[in-house]
Amino acid sequence: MHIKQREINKEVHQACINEGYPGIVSRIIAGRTDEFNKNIFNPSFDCVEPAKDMAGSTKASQRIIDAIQTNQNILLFTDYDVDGCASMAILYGALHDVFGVKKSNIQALTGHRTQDGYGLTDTIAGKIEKLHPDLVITADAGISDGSRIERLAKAGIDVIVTDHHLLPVEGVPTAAWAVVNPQRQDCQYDNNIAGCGVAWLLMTVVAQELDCSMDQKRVLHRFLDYVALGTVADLVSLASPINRYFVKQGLVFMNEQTRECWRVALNGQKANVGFLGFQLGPRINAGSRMTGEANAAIDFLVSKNVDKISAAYQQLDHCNYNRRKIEKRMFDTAKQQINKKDHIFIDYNESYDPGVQGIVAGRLAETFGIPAIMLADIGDDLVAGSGRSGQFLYIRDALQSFDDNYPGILVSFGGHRAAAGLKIHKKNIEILQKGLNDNVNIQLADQDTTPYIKTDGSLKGHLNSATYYQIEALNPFGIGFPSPTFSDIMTATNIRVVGKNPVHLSMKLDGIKAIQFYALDNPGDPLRINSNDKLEVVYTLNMDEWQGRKSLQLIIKRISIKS
Ligand SMILES: [Mn+2]
Repeated sequence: MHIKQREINKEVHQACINEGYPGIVSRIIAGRTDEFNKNIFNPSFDCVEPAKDMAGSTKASQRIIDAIQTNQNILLFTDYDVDGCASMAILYGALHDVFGVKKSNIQALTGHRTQDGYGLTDTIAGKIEKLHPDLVITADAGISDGSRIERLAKAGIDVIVTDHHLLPVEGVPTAAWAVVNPQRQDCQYDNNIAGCGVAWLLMTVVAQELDCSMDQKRVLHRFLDYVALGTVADLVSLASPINRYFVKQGLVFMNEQTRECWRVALNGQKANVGFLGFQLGPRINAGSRMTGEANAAIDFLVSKNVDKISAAYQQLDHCNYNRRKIEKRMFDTAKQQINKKDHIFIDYNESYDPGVQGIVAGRLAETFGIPAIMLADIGDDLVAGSGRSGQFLYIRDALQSFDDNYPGILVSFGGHRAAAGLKIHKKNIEILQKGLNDNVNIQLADQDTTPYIKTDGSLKGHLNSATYYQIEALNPFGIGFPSPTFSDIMTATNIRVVGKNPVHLSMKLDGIKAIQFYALDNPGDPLRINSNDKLEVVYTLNMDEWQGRKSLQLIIKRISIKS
């Protein structure tokens, strides 16, 4: 494992220094963005560009207002993942709680994760035709579903698409009444926003055009808790000032617990980015991963009945428990098959579950440092694959060149640099394994593919509480704006094994308290480091509180003897 220092944008660095920010803060910012923007430091509502600047939003809001004022039936269609469920909560809440649309005039529809698949598919279009609303509003989906939208339009159903996914080659769906998507070529709006953020922004345009009261606008503003959840879970960039504001403000609302669902989920904890990304997000996703349906997730988010919310949360928690078990079993089965000489790992097993294949592919890529695609049966002799790239491969490009070389083998595929999905017939798995491996070998041939870890460099001379608080003030950290890590050569003393399950290492590094969680695989394993060793350490800063006294602590991410 190499340690690389994050590259610094010199202009951003200088701009930060000129503004009077400390050196460490300037270095952290300049390692995360190529554009100086004061709003990164303290994101406020002022940094949210006016939502009506999003192309299509005025046309969309006029149609929604028409539907509201003439009691039309509105169907909300969203994706089944966290971003989609958060979008549903926002659209439903805005229409009912803020704009006063009767519940009987709103229908909520999400697809079945495996039976319908992603997007406004043919089966979904069929369901919508049967329900025959006057207006459909999509969120986090729809941009690639032009032909189904045309079908609905022909049946007399108007469709407003709101989405944040990349446009298909043929462009926006022309049969849609309006398309709100910051990825539109003619849209100047920040295109880092998640689907739920786009939906929320559109609702603010509606509120503006309806001349809503301050109270109504306040209720709408409080839906930023849902936006924060979807934004973090959808892994969009927190280097975007708008996303930073959404997440920061949404977490404040969540911690005020005015919505019952947060009280249930938090159960005494404090909401932060980690809670959304690693605890709540996976639970909300687990519902549809395990049952196909997003109902429990949406009940949990939208309901105002405490019993219903608790029951839904318990169901999600149970699904998440099962998801973890299945994931572990798949991971353990798959890792036996890995051949480290291969540049990509493609594995199929009849026992694999299409609901968790993406997560397992991600864990394999991370653990073994090679791209992985996990294939699972989805019926009709079809197999679905979910792939993750690791640090070096552009996985969608790899699938594209496979498709060029072996036309017709992939039934469908899509994705981006880091993650991709595909469908093939079961009989073609071997062709995929052989062909894709050859392609990837070519793509990666001249590259150094030794895994590396990126840090913000040395903190020598700045290892004190003041530095910790300067860094803390830069929250939220997450995707695109990673939590700062540092690397230094340090000397260890007072090394001790600690914990109820004694696998953690406590020590002092250059005299400062430090801890490495799960340093040992099993209690009693021999230590790999000794007192007074010169060590290369990758670490983050933490403030430890013990009996009311606070002291700086280093959390060790990686430690090795300096050779
Ligand atoms: Mn999304």
